[in-house]
Amino acid sequence: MGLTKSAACLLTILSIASTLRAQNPVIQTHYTPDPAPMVYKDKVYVYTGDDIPGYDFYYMTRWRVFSSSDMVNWTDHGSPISLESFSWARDRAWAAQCIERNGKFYWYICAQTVQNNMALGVAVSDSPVGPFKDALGKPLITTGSWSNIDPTVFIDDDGQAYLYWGNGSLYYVKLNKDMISWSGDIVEVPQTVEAFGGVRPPRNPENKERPEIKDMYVEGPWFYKRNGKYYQMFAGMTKGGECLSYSMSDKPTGPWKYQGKIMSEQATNSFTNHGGIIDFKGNSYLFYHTGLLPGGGSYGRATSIETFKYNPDGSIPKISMTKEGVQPVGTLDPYQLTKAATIAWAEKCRTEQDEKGNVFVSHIRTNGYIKVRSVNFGSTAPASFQASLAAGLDGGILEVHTDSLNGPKIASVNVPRTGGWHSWKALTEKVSGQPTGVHDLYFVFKGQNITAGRELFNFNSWEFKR
Ligand code: FUB
Repeated sequence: MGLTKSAACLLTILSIASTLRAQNPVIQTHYTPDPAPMVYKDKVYVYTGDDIPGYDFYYMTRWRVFSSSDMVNWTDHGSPISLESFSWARDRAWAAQCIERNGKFYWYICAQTVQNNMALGVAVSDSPVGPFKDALGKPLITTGSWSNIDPTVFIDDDGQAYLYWGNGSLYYVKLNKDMISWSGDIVEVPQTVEAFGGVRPPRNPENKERPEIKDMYVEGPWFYKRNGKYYQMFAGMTKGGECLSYSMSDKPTGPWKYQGKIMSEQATNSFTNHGGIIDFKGNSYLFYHTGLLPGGGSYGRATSIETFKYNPDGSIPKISMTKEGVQPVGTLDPYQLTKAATIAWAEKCRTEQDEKGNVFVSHIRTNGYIKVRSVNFGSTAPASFQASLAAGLDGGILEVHTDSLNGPKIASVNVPRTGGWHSWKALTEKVSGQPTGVHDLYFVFKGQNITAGRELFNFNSWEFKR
Protein backbone atom coordinates (compact mmCIF):
# COMPACT_ATOMS: atom_id res chain seq x y z
CA MET A 1 0.00 0.00 0.00
CA GLY A 2 1.41 3.41 -0.97
CA LEU A 3 1.90 6.22 1.54
CA THR A 4 -0.60 9.07 1.58
CA LYS A 5 0.82 12.47 0.63
CA SER A 6 0.66 13.72 4.23
CA ALA A 7 2.32 10.55 5.62
CA ALA A 8 5.13 10.91 3.06
CA CYS A 9 5.49 14.58 4.03
CA LEU A 10 5.68 13.63 7.74
CA LEU A 11 8.36 11.03 7.00
CA THR A 12 10.43 13.64 5.13
CA ILE A 13 10.10 16.09 8.04
CA LEU A 14 11.08 13.37 10.55
CA SER A 15 14.09 12.38 8.47
CA ILE A 16 15.26 16.04 8.16
CA ALA A 17 14.73 16.49 11.91
CA SER A 18 16.81 13.39 12.65
CA THR A 19 19.61 14.62 10.32
CA LEU A 20 19.61 17.95 12.17
CA ARG A 21 19.99 16.09 15.50
CA ALA A 22 22.67 13.78 14.07
CA GLN A 23 26.14 13.88 15.56
CA ASN A 24 27.52 10.61 14.13
CA PRO A 25 29.74 10.27 12.19
CA VAL A 26 31.45 13.15 13.98
CA ILE A 27 33.41 14.33 10.93
CA GLN A 28 31.46 14.78 7.69
CA THR A 29 34.09 16.57 5.59
CA HIS A 30 36.45 13.57 5.18
CA TYR A 31 36.42 9.81 5.69
CA THR A 32 38.14 9.19 9.04
CA PRO A 33 38.71 5.48 9.82
CA ASP A 34 40.62 3.87 12.70
CA PRO A 35 40.04 6.62 15.30
CA ALA A 36 42.66 6.86 18.06
CA PRO A 37 41.63 9.40 20.73
CA MET A 38 44.15 11.10 23.03
CA VAL A 39 43.35 13.38 25.99
CA TYR A 40 45.90 16.14 26.44
CA LYS A 41 45.32 19.05 28.84
CA ASP A 42 41.71 20.22 28.35
CA LYS A 43 41.18 18.74 24.90
CA VAL A 44 40.57 15.46 23.12
CA TYR A 45 42.58 14.87 19.96
CA VAL A 46 41.51 12.16 17.56
CA TYR A 47 44.07 10.76 15.13
CA THR A 48 42.52 9.00 12.16
CA GLY A 49 43.29 7.50 8.79
CA ASP A 50 41.97 8.91 5.54
CA ASP A 51 39.89 6.55 3.41
CA ILE A 52 39.56 7.21 -0.29
CA PRO A 53 36.40 5.36 -1.34
CA GLY A 54 36.16 3.95 -4.86
CA TYR A 55 39.37 1.86 -4.87
CA ASP A 56 37.87 -1.46 -3.64
CA PHE A 57 40.55 -1.81 -0.95
CA TYR A 58 41.91 0.11 2.01
CA TYR A 59 43.69 2.64 -0.20
CA MET A 60 44.97 5.21 2.31
CA THR A 61 47.83 7.66 1.84
CA ARG A 62 47.71 10.02 4.84
CA TRP A 63 46.64 10.47 8.46
CA ARG A 64 44.49 13.24 9.94
CA VAL A 65 44.01 14.94 13.33
CA PHE A 66 41.03 16.76 14.87
CA SER A 67 40.53 18.26 18.34
CA SER A 68 37.61 19.18 20.58
CA SER A 69 37.12 20.59 24.05
CA ASP A 70 33.40 19.77 24.18
CA MET A 71 33.15 16.41 22.29
CA VAL A 72 30.77 17.82 19.65
CA ASN A 73 32.58 20.68 17.86
CA TRP A 74 35.67 19.20 16.15
CA THR A 75 38.46 21.39 14.77
CA ASP A 76 40.15 19.99 11.69
CA HIS A 77 43.95 20.31 11.90
CA GLY A 78 44.47 18.76 8.48
CA SER A 79 46.89 16.01 7.64
CA PRO A 80 50.28 16.56 9.33
CA ILE A 81 51.74 13.24 8.06
CA SER A 82 51.35 11.11 4.97
CA LEU A 83 53.19 8.21 3.33
CA GLU A 84 55.56 10.79 1.84
CA SER A 85 56.71 11.67 5.39
CA PHE A 86 58.32 8.20 5.68
CA SER A 87 60.97 7.54 3.01
CA TRP A 88 60.60 3.78 3.62
CA ALA A 89 56.80 3.69 3.12
CA ARG A 90 55.08 3.07 -0.20
CA ASP A 91 51.40 2.32 0.50
CA ARG A 92 48.77 1.56 3.17
CA ALA A 93 48.73 4.41 5.66
CA TRP A 94 46.72 2.24 8.05
CA ALA A 95 45.79 2.50 11.73
CA ALA A 96 47.91 4.65 14.07
CA GLN A 97 47.97 6.12 17.59
CA CYS A 98 49.61 9.18 19.17
CA ILE A 99 50.77 9.65 22.78
CA GLU A 100 52.44 12.46 24.74
CA ARG A 101 55.61 12.03 26.83
CA ASN A 102 57.56 14.90 28.43
CA GLY A 103 55.97 17.50 26.12
CA LYS A 104 56.68 15.57 22.92
CA PHE A 105 54.10 13.74 20.83
CA TYR A 106 54.85 10.33 19.34
CA TRP A 107 52.58 9.17 16.52
CA TYR A 108 52.99 5.41 15.90
CA ILE A 109 51.89 4.42 12.40
CA CYS A 110 51.97 1.38 10.16
CA ALA A 111 52.62 1.29 6.43
CA GLN A 112 53.70 -1.00 3.63
CA THR A 113 57.46 -0.86 3.10
CA VAL A 114 59.34 -0.67 -0.18
CA GLN A 115 60.15 -4.39 0.43
CA ASN A 116 56.37 -5.05 0.35
CA ASN A 117 55.72 -6.10 3.93
CA MET A 118 54.14 -4.07 6.73
CA ALA A 119 56.17 -2.19 9.34
CA LEU A 120 55.60 0.19 12.25
CA GLY A 121 57.10 3.68 12.29
CA VAL A 122 57.04 6.67 14.61
CA ALA A 123 56.76 10.39 13.91
CA VAL A 124 57.54 13.04 16.54
CA SER A 125 56.41 16.62 17.18
CA ASP A 126 56.43 19.33 19.86
CA SER A 127 52.69 19.84 19.36
CA PRO A 128 49.75 17.41 19.23
CA VAL A 129 48.80 18.79 15.81
CA GLY A 130 52.27 18.86 14.27
CA PRO A 131 54.35 19.48 12.32
CA PHE A 132 55.51 15.86 12.75
CA LYS A 133 58.57 14.26 11.25
CA ASP A 134 59.73 10.65 10.95
CA ALA A 135 61.76 10.20 14.17
CA LEU A 136 64.04 7.48 12.80
CA GLY A 137 64.16 7.66 9.00
CA LYS A 138 63.48 3.89 9.07
CA PRO A 139 60.84 1.59 10.58
CA LEU A 140 60.70 1.07 14.35
CA ILE A 141 59.47 -2.54 13.99
CA THR A 142 60.11 -4.52 10.84
CA THR A 143 60.09 -8.30 10.82
CA GLY A 144 59.11 -8.93 7.22
CA SER A 145 55.58 -9.82 8.33
CA TRP A 146 52.18 -8.69 7.08
CA SER A 147 51.06 -8.80 10.71
CA ASN A 148 52.86 -5.57 11.59
CA ILE A 149 49.84 -3.25 11.62
CA ASP A 150 47.69 -1.32 14.11
CA PRO A 151 50.09 -0.07 16.82
CA THR A 152 48.64 0.90 20.22
CA VAL A 153 50.78 2.55 22.89
CA PHE A 154 50.44 3.13 26.63
CA ILE A 155 52.76 4.47 29.36
CA ASP A 156 52.25 2.75 32.71
CA ASP A 157 52.38 4.53 36.10
CA ASP A 158 55.96 3.27 36.64
CA GLY A 159 57.06 4.99 33.39
CA GLN A 160 57.35 1.80 31.33
CA ALA A 161 55.82 2.27 27.87
CA TYR A 162 54.34 -0.66 25.92
CA LEU A 163 53.68 -0.92 22.21
CA TYR A 164 51.19 -3.62 21.19
CA TRP A 165 50.20 -4.35 17.58
CA GLY A 166 49.24 -7.06 15.13
CA ASN A 167 46.80 -8.59 12.69
CA GLY A 168 45.96 -12.25 13.37
CA SER A 169 48.65 -12.35 16.06
CA LEU A 170 49.15 -9.89 18.91
CA TYR A 171 52.68 -8.72 19.76
CA TYR A 172 54.28 -6.28 22.17
CA VAL A 173 57.61 -4.68 22.97
CA LYS A 174 58.74 -2.52 25.88
CA LEU A 175 59.61 0.92 24.58
CA ASN A 176 62.58 2.79 25.98
CA LYS A 177 62.08 6.17 27.67
CA ASP A 178 63.00 7.94 24.38
CA MET A 179 59.84 6.33 22.89
CA ILE A 180 61.63 5.76 19.58
CA SER A 181 63.58 2.59 20.48
CA TRP A 182 62.79 -0.61 22.36
CA SER A 183 64.49 -3.22 24.56
CA GLY A 184 64.16 -6.95 24.92
CA ASP A 185 62.40 -9.23 22.50
CA ILE A 186 59.23 -8.89 20.50
CA VAL A 187 56.79 -11.01 22.50
CA GLU A 188 53.91 -12.83 20.78
CA VAL A 189 50.84 -13.08 23.02
CA PRO A 190 49.42 -16.65 23.11
CA GLN A 191 46.08 -16.85 21.29
CA THR A 192 43.76 -18.92 23.47
CA VAL A 193 40.00 -19.19 24.01
CA GLU A 194 40.53 -17.94 27.59
CA ALA A 195 42.45 -14.86 26.41
CA PHE A 196 40.42 -13.76 23.36
CA GLY A 197 37.22 -15.83 23.24
CA GLY A 198 38.36 -18.13 20.44
CA VAL A 199 41.22 -19.03 18.13
CA ARG A 200 41.65 -18.68 14.39
CA PRO A 201 40.80 -22.06 12.79
CA PRO A 202 43.76 -23.60 10.95
CA ARG A 203 43.85 -22.93 7.20
CA ASN A 204 42.92 -26.33 5.73
CA PRO A 205 41.37 -26.48 2.26
CA GLU A 206 40.11 -30.04 3.00
CA ASN A 207 38.19 -28.84 6.02
CA LYS A 208 35.05 -27.41 4.39
CA GLU A 209 33.12 -27.49 7.66
CA ARG A 210 34.63 -24.50 9.42
CA PRO A 211 33.79 -24.57 13.12
CA GLU A 212 31.67 -21.65 14.27
CA ILE A 213 33.91 -19.04 15.94
CA LYS A 214 32.40 -17.27 18.93
CA ASP A 215 35.06 -14.58 18.80
CA MET A 216 38.83 -14.24 18.36
CA TYR A 217 41.53 -11.60 18.20
CA VAL A 218 41.61 -10.19 14.66
CA GLU A 219 43.38 -6.80 14.74
CA GLY A 220 43.11 -3.18 15.98
CA PRO A 221 44.26 -3.55 19.64
CA TRP A 222 43.61 -0.63 22.02
CA PHE A 223 45.65 -0.95 25.24
CA TYR A 224 44.97 1.12 28.36
CA LYS A 225 44.71 1.00 32.14
CA ARG A 226 41.88 2.09 34.39
CA ASN A 227 41.55 1.76 38.16
CA GLY A 228 44.52 -0.60 38.31
CA LYS A 229 43.18 -3.00 35.63
CA TYR A 230 44.63 -3.35 32.13
CA TYR A 231 42.30 -3.44 29.13
CA GLN A 232 42.92 -4.78 25.64
CA MET A 233 40.08 -3.83 23.31
CA PHE A 234 40.36 -5.36 19.83
CA ALA A 235 38.53 -6.00 16.59
CA GLY A 236 37.06 -9.47 17.10
CA MET A 237 35.00 -11.64 14.78
CA THR A 238 31.28 -11.87 14.47
CA LYS A 239 28.83 -13.01 11.77
CA GLY A 240 29.72 -11.20 8.55
CA GLY A 241 32.44 -8.92 9.88
CA GLU A 242 34.38 -7.49 12.76
CA CYS A 243 33.04 -6.56 16.17
CA LEU A 244 34.71 -4.78 19.09
CA SER A 245 35.61 -7.09 21.97
CA TYR A 246 37.87 -6.86 25.01
CA SER A 247 40.03 -8.74 27.45
CA MET A 248 41.40 -7.68 30.84
CA SER A 249 44.49 -8.42 32.92
CA ASP A 250 46.08 -7.51 36.24
CA LYS A 251 49.40 -7.01 34.46
CA PRO A 252 50.41 -4.98 31.39
CA THR A 253 51.76 -8.10 29.69
CA GLY A 254 48.89 -10.48 30.50
CA PRO A 255 47.76 -13.19 30.91
CA TRP A 256 44.59 -11.80 29.30
CA LYS A 257 41.10 -12.89 30.22
CA TYR A 258 38.42 -12.56 27.57
CA GLN A 259 35.47 -10.41 28.73
CA GLY A 260 33.11 -10.41 25.74
CA LYS A 261 31.88 -8.21 22.93
CA ILE A 262 31.38 -4.48 23.36
CA MET A 263 29.88 -3.57 19.98
CA SER A 264 28.65 -6.39 17.79
CA GLU A 265 26.17 -7.03 14.97
CA GLN A 266 25.40 -3.37 14.40
CA ALA A 267 24.41 -2.05 10.97
CA THR A 268 27.74 -0.26 10.52
CA ASN A 269 27.90 -0.74 6.70
CA SER A 270 31.59 -1.67 7.13
CA PHE A 271 33.38 -5.03 7.36
CA THR A 272 35.96 -3.65 9.82
CA ASN A 273 35.51 -1.87 13.10
CA HIS A 274 38.37 -0.22 14.96
CA GLY A 275 38.05 1.56 18.26
CA GLY A 276 39.60 3.61 21.02
CA ILE A 277 38.39 4.34 24.57
CA ILE A 278 39.04 7.40 26.76
CA ASP A 279 37.74 9.15 29.85
CA PHE A 280 37.20 12.90 29.45
CA LYS A 281 35.54 15.46 31.75
CA GLY A 282 33.99 12.71 33.88
CA ASN A 283 32.55 10.64 31.02
CA SER A 284 33.77 7.51 29.23
CA TYR A 285 33.72 7.39 25.44
CA LEU A 286 34.03 4.70 22.78
CA PHE A 287 35.37 5.89 19.42
CA TYR A 288 34.70 3.50 16.50
CA HIS A 289 34.13 3.66 12.78
CA THR A 290 31.25 2.93 10.42
CA GLY A 291 30.69 3.12 6.67
CA LEU A 292 27.62 5.29 7.18
CA LEU A 293 28.84 8.65 5.86
CA PRO A 294 27.12 9.17 2.46
CA GLY A 295 29.30 7.62 -0.27
CA GLY A 296 31.03 5.44 2.35
CA GLY A 297 31.17 1.71 3.08
CA SER A 298 33.92 -0.78 3.96
CA TYR A 299 36.47 1.42 2.18
CA GLY A 300 34.92 4.75 3.16
CA ARG A 301 34.75 4.67 6.95
CA ALA A 302 34.14 7.52 9.37
CA THR A 303 34.60 8.08 13.11
CA SER A 304 31.61 7.88 15.47
CA ILE A 305 31.47 8.29 19.26
CA GLU A 306 29.22 6.89 22.01
CA THR A 307 29.33 7.55 25.72
CA PHE A 308 29.04 4.69 28.23
CA LYS A 309 29.38 3.89 31.93
CA TYR A 310 31.69 1.14 33.21
CA ASN A 311 29.97 -1.42 35.42
CA PRO A 312 31.00 -1.24 39.13
CA ASP A 313 33.43 -4.18 38.61
CA GLY A 314 35.19 -2.31 35.78
CA SER A 315 33.61 -4.35 32.99
CA ILE A 316 32.38 -2.57 29.87
CA PRO A 317 28.67 -2.75 28.94
CA LYS A 318 27.38 -3.60 25.46
CA ILE A 319 27.30 -0.41 23.40
CA SER A 320 24.97 0.24 20.47
CA MET A 321 25.75 2.71 17.73
CA THR A 322 23.50 5.77 17.53
CA LYS A 323 22.92 8.57 15.06
CA GLU A 324 22.67 11.13 17.87
CA GLY A 325 26.12 10.39 19.34
CA VAL A 326 27.15 12.37 22.39
CA GLN A 327 26.10 15.57 24.14
CA PRO A 328 28.34 18.66 24.55
CA VAL A 329 30.48 18.78 27.71
CA GLY A 330 31.38 22.45 27.32
CA THR A 331 30.45 25.61 25.49
CA LEU A 332 32.21 27.55 22.74
CA ASP A 333 33.25 31.19 23.29
CA PRO A 334 32.11 33.20 20.23
CA TYR A 335 34.28 36.18 21.23
CA GLN A 336 37.46 34.19 20.52
CA LEU A 337 38.60 33.76 16.92
CA THR A 338 37.27 30.34 15.86
CA LYS A 339 38.45 28.42 12.83
CA ALA A 340 35.61 27.80 10.37
CA ALA A 341 36.88 24.21 10.31
CA THR A 342 35.46 23.82 13.87
CA ILE A 343 32.35 21.87 13.03
CA ALA A 344 29.61 19.85 14.76
CA TRP A 345 27.88 18.99 11.48
CA ALA A 346 28.50 20.10 7.89
CA GLU A 347 26.79 19.57 4.57
CA LYS A 348 27.69 20.62 1.01
CA CYS A 349 31.20 21.72 1.94
CA ARG A 350 34.59 20.18 2.76
CA THR A 351 37.81 21.25 4.42
CA GLU A 352 41.13 21.83 2.72
CA GLN A 353 44.71 22.59 3.79
CA ASP A 354 46.93 25.15 2.04
CA GLU A 355 50.69 24.75 1.55
CA LYS A 356 51.34 26.50 4.92
CA GLY A 357 49.09 23.99 6.70
CA ASN A 358 46.17 26.42 7.23
CA VAL A 359 42.90 24.45 7.24
CA PHE A 360 39.75 26.19 5.95
CA VAL A 361 36.25 25.31 4.72
CA SER A 362 36.11 24.90 0.97
CA HIS A 363 33.87 23.45 -1.78
CA ILE A 364 31.01 25.52 -0.34
CA ARG A 365 27.76 25.14 -2.29
CA THR A 366 24.35 26.81 -2.10
CA ASN A 367 22.23 25.58 0.83
CA GLY A 368 25.23 23.93 2.41
CA TYR A 369 25.82 24.72 6.05
CA ILE A 370 28.02 24.31 9.11
CA LYS A 371 26.47 23.73 12.51
CA VAL A 372 28.43 24.73 15.62
CA ARG A 373 26.88 23.58 18.91
CA SER A 374 26.59 25.20 22.33
CA VAL A 375 27.84 28.70 21.56
CA ASN A 376 27.67 30.83 24.71
CA PHE A 377 26.98 34.53 23.98
CA GLY A 378 26.81 35.34 27.70
CA SER A 379 24.46 37.94 29.12
CA THR A 380 25.46 40.82 26.77
CA ALA A 381 24.63 40.37 23.08
CA PRO A 382 27.34 40.93 20.45
CA ALA A 383 27.29 44.06 18.27
CA SER A 384 29.08 42.67 15.22
CA PHE A 385 30.13 39.49 13.44
CA GLN A 386 33.38 39.22 11.50
CA ALA A 387 34.41 36.43 9.13
CA SER A 388 37.52 35.79 7.07
CA LEU A 389 36.40 34.78 3.58
CA ALA A 390 37.83 34.42 0.08
CA ALA A 391 36.29 33.97 -3.36
CA GLY A 392 38.10 33.48 -6.66
CA LEU A 393 34.89 34.02 -8.65
CA ASP A 394 31.43 35.43 -7.89
CA GLY A 395 31.28 34.81 -4.13
CA GLY A 396 27.94 34.38 -2.33
CA ILE A 397 26.22 35.08 0.98
CA LEU A 398 27.13 33.76 4.43
CA GLU A 399 24.08 33.83 6.71
CA VAL A 400 24.30 33.23 10.45
CA HIS A 401 21.23 31.68 12.09
CA THR A 402 20.64 30.62 15.68
CA ASP A 403 19.00 27.38 16.89
CA SER A 404 18.08 25.87 13.50
CA LEU A 405 18.69 26.24 9.77
CA ASN A 406 15.62 28.50 9.55
CA GLY A 407 16.03 30.00 13.01
CA PRO A 408 16.50 33.76 13.59
CA LYS A 409 19.00 35.25 11.13
CA ILE A 410 21.42 37.31 13.23
CA ALA A 411 23.90 38.33 10.49
CA SER A 412 24.30 38.15 6.74
CA VAL A 413 27.62 38.76 4.98
CA ASN A 414 27.86 39.43 1.24
CA VAL A 415 31.04 37.78 0.03
CA PRO A 416 32.48 39.57 -3.02
CA ARG A 417 35.16 38.33 -5.42
CA THR A 418 38.29 38.87 -3.27
CA GLY A 419 41.00 38.26 -5.89
CA GLY A 420 41.63 34.56 -5.28
CA TRP A 421 40.43 31.49 -3.39
CA HIS A 422 43.14 32.13 -0.75
CA SER A 423 42.90 35.97 -0.77
CA TRP A 424 41.30 36.25 2.65
CA LYS A 425 39.24 39.35 3.47
CA ALA A 426 37.88 40.17 6.96
CA LEU A 427 34.22 41.15 6.41
CA THR A 428 32.16 42.63 9.26
CA GLU A 429 28.37 42.94 9.65
CA LYS A 430 26.07 44.19 12.41
CA VAL A 431 24.37 41.53 14.54
CA SER A 432 20.60 41.69 14.92
CA GLY A 433 18.25 39.94 17.32
CA GLN A 434 20.34 40.48 20.46
CA PRO A 435 21.40 36.84 20.99
CA THR A 436 22.36 36.03 24.57
CA GLY A 437 22.86 32.75 26.39
CA VAL A 438 23.69 29.41 24.75
CA HIS A 439 22.66 28.69 21.15
CA ASP A 440 23.59 26.36 18.31
CA LEU A 441 24.84 28.42 15.34
CA TYR A 442 24.18 27.62 11.69
CA PHE A 443 26.44 29.19 9.05
CA VAL A 444 24.26 28.85 5.95
CA PHE A 445 25.72 29.27 2.45
CA LYS A 446 23.70 31.00 -0.30
CA GLY A 447 24.55 31.79 -3.89
CA GLN A 448 23.77 35.15 -5.39
CA ASN A 449 21.91 35.17 -8.73
CA ILE A 450 23.70 32.83 -11.12
CA THR A 451 26.06 31.21 -8.60
CA ALA A 452 23.68 28.42 -7.46
CA GLY A 453 25.27 24.99 -7.96
CA ARG A 454 28.83 26.29 -8.10
CA GLU A 455 31.53 26.66 -5.48
CA LEU A 456 30.79 29.97 -3.79
CA PHE A 457 33.63 30.97 -1.46
CA ASN A 458 36.12 29.68 1.11
CA PHE A 459 35.64 30.29 4.84
CA ASN A 460 38.66 30.60 7.16
CA SER A 461 37.53 31.87 10.59
CA TRP A 462 34.90 33.86 12.48
CA GLU A 463 34.32 35.82 15.71
CA PHE A 464 31.68 38.03 17.33
CA LYS A 465 32.46 41.39 18.96
CA ARG A 466 30.57 43.27 21.64
O1 FUB B 1 42.30 0.97 7.93
C1 FUB B 1 43.05 -0.12 7.43
C2 FUB B 1 42.91 -1.31 8.33
O2 FUB B 1 41.55 -1.68 8.44
C3 FUB B 1 43.34 -1.05 9.76
O3 FUB B 1 44.72 -1.06 9.94
C4 FUB B 1 42.61 -2.16 10.45
O4 FUB B 1 42.55 -2.02 11.84
C5 FUB B 1 41.25 -2.06 9.78
O5 FUB B 1 40.46 -1.07 10.37
